[in-house]
Amino acid sequence: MAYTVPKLKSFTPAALDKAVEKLLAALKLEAAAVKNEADWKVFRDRWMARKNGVLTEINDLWLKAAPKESKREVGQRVNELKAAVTATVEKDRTGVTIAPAPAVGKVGAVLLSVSAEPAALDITLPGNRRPLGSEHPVIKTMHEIVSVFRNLGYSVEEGPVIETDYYNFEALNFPPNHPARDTQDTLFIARQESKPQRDRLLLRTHTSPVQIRTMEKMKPPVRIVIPGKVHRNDPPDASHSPMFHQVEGFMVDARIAFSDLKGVLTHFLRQIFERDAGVRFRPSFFPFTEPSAEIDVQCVICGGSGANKTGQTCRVCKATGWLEILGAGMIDPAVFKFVGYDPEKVSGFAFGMGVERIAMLKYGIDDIRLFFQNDLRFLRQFS
Ligand code: 2U9
Repeated sequence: MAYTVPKLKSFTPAALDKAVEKLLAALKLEAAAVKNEADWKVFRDRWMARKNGVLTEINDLWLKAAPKESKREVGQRVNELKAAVTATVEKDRTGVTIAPAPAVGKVGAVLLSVSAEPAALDITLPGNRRPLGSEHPVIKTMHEIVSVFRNLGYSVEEGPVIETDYYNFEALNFPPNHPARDTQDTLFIARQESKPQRDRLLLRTHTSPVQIRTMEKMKPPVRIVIPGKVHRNDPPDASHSPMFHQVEGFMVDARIAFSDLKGVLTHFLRQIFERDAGVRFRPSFFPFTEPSAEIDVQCVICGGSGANKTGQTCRVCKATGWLEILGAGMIDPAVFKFVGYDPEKVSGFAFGMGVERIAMLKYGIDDIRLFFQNDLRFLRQFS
């Protein structure tokens, strides 16, 4: 006979135990009889319908009817029963409705027929793979470069990729008609002709503007390293990309000398190429440094001999035995004036390097475009 909620004659704990026990036994029995979705809906309504459902009835017949002194005890039992009924009904929804799938040729295939629209679920199929990514070789190299300087006490600064002419050129002592300011070399943001030249926006061609921005906000002594993306108006080929990465850095303090520059950058080159290679400094020119130098390391491929083991010329250093890696110099006093540093009191050096070039030498890559084609066969080699 179907279970009906009885009126309680006694509300003692023992009487409540008995009533609860009978109700739970009925719940279990009826849950076990549910075979399909139609059964489940009837089952759910019988126990949970607001009007005349079993839960509503125990509320009315047990809780509301309980004398004042038993209300607390009965309330607790009713709450427990509500939780038990709800859990059983929910569980039945997923538990009873799994039936064997029609033959689809897959062992163990099952059909979930709970909803009105049956959905085929083959639990033998492999799950969705979510492979872990890994650092891009350029970013990995950039981190390695930065960490050599961090170990020397340098802090890291970053800045905007879209810059003004002032920060990219003027404050760096570039004369007004310097060829780098030409659209042939620099990518300018369109339609800014109405602005004064110094406010015109462009894609920064080096990370040097961040050096200016940093000097504007920090007083010496400063040791800073600046990694970031830069753009130049270069058509792509094996050694040029219109977008590439640089790391620049600088140190300013009282009595910083060219010997400090030599010591720091020689240490850097030996750390980054993991060998005690020869290093040479050649005179050069940059608008923002004076004196300036280009810095070479002995070829990481041929060891400086200019030839490989079989006597053929080394293609990487073009038989010179040297690889140009860094530009550097003592910061020009004219630049200090733009940022409010007193060139009578402080001096400093600055340096810059292209990250892709270093990554190409470290990993033996002969075409810069490979870094940006997103070919997983290439990128997976660095994971
Ligand atoms: C300030 C003062 C001085 C940064 C420097 C270079 C030399 C340099 C190039 C190397 C290869 C860029 O990626 S690359 O094309 N960089 O040769 N950069 S000194 O000197 C500065 C910068 C900012 C205020």
